[in-house]
Amino acid sequence: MKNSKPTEKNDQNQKFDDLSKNTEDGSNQFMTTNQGVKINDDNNSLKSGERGSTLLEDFILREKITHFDHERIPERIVHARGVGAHGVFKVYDDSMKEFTKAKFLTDPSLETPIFARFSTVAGSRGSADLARDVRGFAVKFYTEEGNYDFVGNNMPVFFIQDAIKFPDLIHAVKPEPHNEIPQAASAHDTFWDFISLSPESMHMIMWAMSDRAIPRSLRMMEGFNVHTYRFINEAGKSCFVKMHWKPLLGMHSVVWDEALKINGQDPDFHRRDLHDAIENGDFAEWEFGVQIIPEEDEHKFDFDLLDPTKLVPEELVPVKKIGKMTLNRNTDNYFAETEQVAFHLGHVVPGIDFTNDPLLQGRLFSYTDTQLSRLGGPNFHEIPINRPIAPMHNNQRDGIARMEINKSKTAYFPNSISDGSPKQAKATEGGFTSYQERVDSYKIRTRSKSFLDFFSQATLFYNSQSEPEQSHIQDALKFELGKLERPEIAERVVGLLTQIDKNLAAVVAKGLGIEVPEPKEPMNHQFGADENPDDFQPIDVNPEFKNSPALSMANTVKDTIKTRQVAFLAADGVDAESLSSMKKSLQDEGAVVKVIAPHGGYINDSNGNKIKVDKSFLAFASVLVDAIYIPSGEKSIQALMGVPDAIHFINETFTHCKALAFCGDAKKLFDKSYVAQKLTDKKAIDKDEALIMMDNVTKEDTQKFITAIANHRFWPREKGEKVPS
Ligand code: HDD
Repeated sequence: MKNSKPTEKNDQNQKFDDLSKNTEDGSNQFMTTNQGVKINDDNNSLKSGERGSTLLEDFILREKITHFDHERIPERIVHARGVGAHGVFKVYDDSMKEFTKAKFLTDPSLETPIFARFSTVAGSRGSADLARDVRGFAVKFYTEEGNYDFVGNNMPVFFIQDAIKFPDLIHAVKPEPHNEIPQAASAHDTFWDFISLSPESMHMIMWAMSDRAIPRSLRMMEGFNVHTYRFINEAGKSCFVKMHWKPLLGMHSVVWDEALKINGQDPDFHRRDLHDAIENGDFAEWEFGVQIIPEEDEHKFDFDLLDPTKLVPEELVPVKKIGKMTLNRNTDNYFAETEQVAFHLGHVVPGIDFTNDPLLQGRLFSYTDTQLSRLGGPNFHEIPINRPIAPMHNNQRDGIARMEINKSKTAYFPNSISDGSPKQAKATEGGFTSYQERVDSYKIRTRSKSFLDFFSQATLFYNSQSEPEQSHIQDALKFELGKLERPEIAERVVGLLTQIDKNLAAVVAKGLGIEVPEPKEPMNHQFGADENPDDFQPIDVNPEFKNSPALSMANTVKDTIKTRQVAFLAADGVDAESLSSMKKSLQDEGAVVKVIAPHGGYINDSNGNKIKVDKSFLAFASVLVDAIYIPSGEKSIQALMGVPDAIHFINETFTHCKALAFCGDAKKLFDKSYVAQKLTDKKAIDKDEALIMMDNVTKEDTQKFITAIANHRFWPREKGEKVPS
C-alpha cells in the first residue's frame, strides 16, 4: 500500500491549504499539556509516596482524564455510520450557463474542492456496513461563492411525502423502544407497521428491497438529490432540475447471503474499500448529471414534480452529464473531518434554489437545528471541515467555542461607525437573491391530491428490473416480512404489493405461507382527523412509461475490472508461471490480487521464489472478493485439498454467482467441491460462462476470466439447480 500522504497532485487544493491551518503533527516533538507545558512522565500519576494515594494537584492527570471523559459527541440521529473523503469537482464546459449562474457549474476552468460522506441510515455509528439500507450520498462543494451542499441518497425517491412524517418513519425503523432490537435493520414489526399504513412508501420500498440497498462498493453506486430543485440563470429565469451522480465503475451489488456474511467477516467492508482504493491511487469517480425541466413543463407529467416519491424517468428527460467528481484523498483524522462535517441542503449558492416539495421544505429546518446539539452550539460552521473557502463576514457573534476574533467595533447593520461594513452585495456582485416564485393560495394543512398515485412508479421500477433483480426483491421481502412477529402487518404489506404486481404479491405470500389478501381499506392513513379518508385513498394512474432500462443495474457499465478483488488460492509449490502470469494480466487491467494460503507469511512457488501471503484462510473469506483463481502446481493443489476452507471458498464463490478460474491440476480441487459433486446437471457447468477451466494461462482463457469478472455476476446459476455452499 502506498503512503497515506496525498500525492503531489491531489495535495493542491484551496481547501487543503485552509485545513492545513488547523492540522497538528507531533512527530519529533515533545509531548505537552493543552497549555503547552512539556510533560516529563506520561506513565505515572502524582502520588504521595510510591504506594500512596494520587494527588488532586496532578494537573497533568486531571487534564488528560477530563478531556477523555468528554471525547464523544452525540451520533447523528440518522446516517450515524459513515465514511468520508476529500476530492475535487470540475464541469466539462459552460453549457449550463443557459440554466444556472452558479459558477462552479458553469466555469470549466474551476476545480472546486469537495468533501463527500457516504452513510447508512438506520444503524448506529458502530454498525456494520452491509446492512440492507439506503445509502446517504452527501457532497460539500467549497465553491468560490460559498458552500453548496448536495445531501442526497443512492436512491432517487423517498419513503414519505411530507417532512412532518420523518420522525415517525425514523422511530419506526430504528431499534424498537422497549428492547433496542434490532440494530441496523428494517426487518422488524414497527418499520413494516408504519409502511403498511403508508402506501406512499411503496415505490421507495421497491428500491430498498432491491440490490441497490446492498452495494458492492460505495464507489459503485449512484447518487440522487431526490427533490426537484431550481436552477436560476443570470437573467433570473428558473427551470427545474433533478441532480444525479453516475459512478464511472458502474453500479454493482453483493448478494444478500454475502451481505450477511460480510457484516461478520469485515463490518468495515465499505469503509475499507473506499479508503484502500484512494490509498492505492484508484480514485473514486462519478459524473454529475442533470435532468433539466423547463418551468413551463411543470404540469406536463403524470406525476407531481414536487412529490419526492416520484422520479423523472431518464427516458423521458435524459440525464445530461456535465462534470466529474474525483475522490482523491483520505481524511487525516476521522473525527475532525468525517464526524464533524455538517451538511445542510439549505447551503446553496446563487444559481440554485428550492421548490415547494414539502419534504424538502421541512428538511431545510432540520439540518442546522440538529447540529446545535450534535456539535454543541451555533459555531459549527467554524469547524475547519465546515468553514467555507469563500470569505465570510457578518454580524453574528459569540456563542460556545467561538473561534473567530471579530475585530469590528460594531456587530449590527446598518451602522455608520464601521462605515456600513460588512456591506450587502447586489445580485450583480454575487448577492444571493431568492427566486421570486408567485404564491397565491390559502394557508392549508393537507396533502395535495396530485400526490395520491402511490403505485404506478413502484410498478415501473419493478417492471424495469431484470429477472434476477426481481427475484432478489421477492427474496428480500420474504426475508423482511418473515421476521415479523405480528402476522397482520405482513398481510397488510402483501395487500399493498398486489397493487404493484400481482405475481410479486403471490410469490411473497407463498414464501410467508399466507393467502394473498385483498388490500385493507382504507389503505392510506395519512390525513387529518377532520379529513375524509376516502379523499386520500390511492388513485390509479396509467403511466406514460411502462419500462425504464435506466432503473436496472443489469444495464450498467460492465467493461472494466478496475479495483475488483481476486483471491488466488495457493500453497507451497504453486506453479510460478500459473500464478505470476495471471496476476500480471489481472493487475494490468487494474484488479487487485490477494494471495490466500493455509498460513500467513510466505509460501514458496515451484521455482523456489518466496510469495507473500496476503491472508490465511482463517483470516479471510470468499465474500470479501469478486472472483477466485486457483493456479496449478501439484504440491500446492494437494495441500489445498486438505484444507476444508479452500473447498468452502469454491462452493461459496459459485453460489454467489462470481467468477472462478482453475488452472491445470487445480481442476482436482474443483472436483472436491459441492459444485462438481452435487450438481447433477453437468451441462450447466459446461454452459457456465464464469466457471473457467484452463490447461495453461492462455490469452484467450485469461480474457474469458476478465470478462466474467467485469460482468460481475453470472446470474443463470441462481435459476439452475442449487448446490449447498
Ligand atoms: Fe436527512 C442527515 C439525506 C430526509 C433530517 N440526511 C442526512 C444525511 C443524508 C441525508 C445523506 C447525512 C449527512 C452526513 O453525511 O452528515 N435526508 C436525506 C435525504 C432525504 C432526507 C436524501 C430525503 C429526500 N432528513 C430527511 C428529512 C429530515 C431529515 C425529511 C427531517 C425532517 N437528515 C436529517 C437530520 C440529519 C440528516 C436529522 C442527521 C444528521 C444531520 O442531519 O446532520 O437533520
